[in-house]
Amino acid sequence: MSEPREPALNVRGVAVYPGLLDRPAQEAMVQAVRRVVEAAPLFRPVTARGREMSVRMTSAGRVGWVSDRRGYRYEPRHPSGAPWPPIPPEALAVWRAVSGDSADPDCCIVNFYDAGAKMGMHQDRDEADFAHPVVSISLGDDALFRIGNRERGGKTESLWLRSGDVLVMGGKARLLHHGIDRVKPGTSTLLREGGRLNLTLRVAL
Ligand SMILES: O=C(O)CCC(=O)C(=O)O
Repeated sequence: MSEPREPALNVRGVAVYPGLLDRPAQEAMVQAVRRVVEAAPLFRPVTARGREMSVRMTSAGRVGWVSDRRGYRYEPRHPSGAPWPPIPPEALAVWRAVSGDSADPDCCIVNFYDAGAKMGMHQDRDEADFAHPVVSISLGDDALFRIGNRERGGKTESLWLRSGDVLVMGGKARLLHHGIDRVKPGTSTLLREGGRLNLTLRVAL
């Protein structure tokens, strides 16, 4: 990982560090994610209304994020019943470099987007204390990230997130709506089978 400079971009208070992870750091992160996925396989969450999400997910840490007919929540175990694996040290190092938070995260959500996957506009609000930021790491294909407002609707701004980019949603940006409109296949050679991985680190409890 290169030394974090001042964020090169500030979009509505979201701090974006383009290319914070160089290629070797991205490759190490992918290996770390592979180990997480071996212990806690990706699954396709279902919304409370019974709709399958297009993104596949898993988690690492003391708790992981799950969604099913009972709704969204953090759980201490993967749906298989196994505890989540620990947060990879590579991801913790990114959090410590950019979060500005004295606490360490207790959850690292791993999202996998194949060519057709996206994530609708939402707020990250299942955590106990919004004083802690959310740190997000992009790996693999480019993704169109949309940032909105605290309230639903209104004008939005979009930016392409590329492999190795890191962003921090904290302070007044912590509860902004955001989502992924689409992923552009074939824009990165990082993942053998293509697609995009996103890691989001949070203090959930
Ligand atoms: O994939 C991304 O960059 C965004 C992920 C996200 O919004 C989330 O996990 O809440």
